[in-house]
Amino acid sequence: MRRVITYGTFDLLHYGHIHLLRRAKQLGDYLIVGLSTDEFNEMKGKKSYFSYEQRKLLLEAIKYVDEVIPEENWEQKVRDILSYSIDIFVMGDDWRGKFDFLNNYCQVVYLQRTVEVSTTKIKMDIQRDVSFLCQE
Ligand code: C2G
Repeated sequence: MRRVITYGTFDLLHYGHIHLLRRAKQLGDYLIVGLSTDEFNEMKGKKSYFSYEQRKLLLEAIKYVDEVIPEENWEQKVRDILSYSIDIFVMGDDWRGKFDFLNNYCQVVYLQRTVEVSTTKIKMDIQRDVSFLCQE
């Protein structure tokens, strides 16, 4: 049983997230997602639209995801890898190099990010469309 872990905020869940989770699951048999708590998001300088509980509900509905745990700080990854017997740590390649130190504990894989979509772009596109409608 090859166990995979990845981390993120996963706000306004979109196909870029799903593409990442599908490929992460393909690397093993069991996928754990470390989901950023609302408090940790503040530390990351992010304010998610959906709360932790709402984002957790969405992730748990995804067939590729086997377990969701809270991501509360930057330092917990080594502890998680050891306590969950992780074989592979996966992140999108916007993080390339940032987690290479985890190679001491498990395989580290950076997967290509889906470039054309992001939570920020979704918010900006909707904001632009709404302001355009308001001008008419
Ligand atoms: N992602 C992707 N393609 C996108 C958007 C996101 O592949 N268009 C990937 C990211 O590379 C990341 C995961 O989906 O691996 C989650 O992305 P975010 O929710 O933006 O997570 P982030 O803010 O990068 O937090 O400790 C790690 C951090 O919690 C990662």
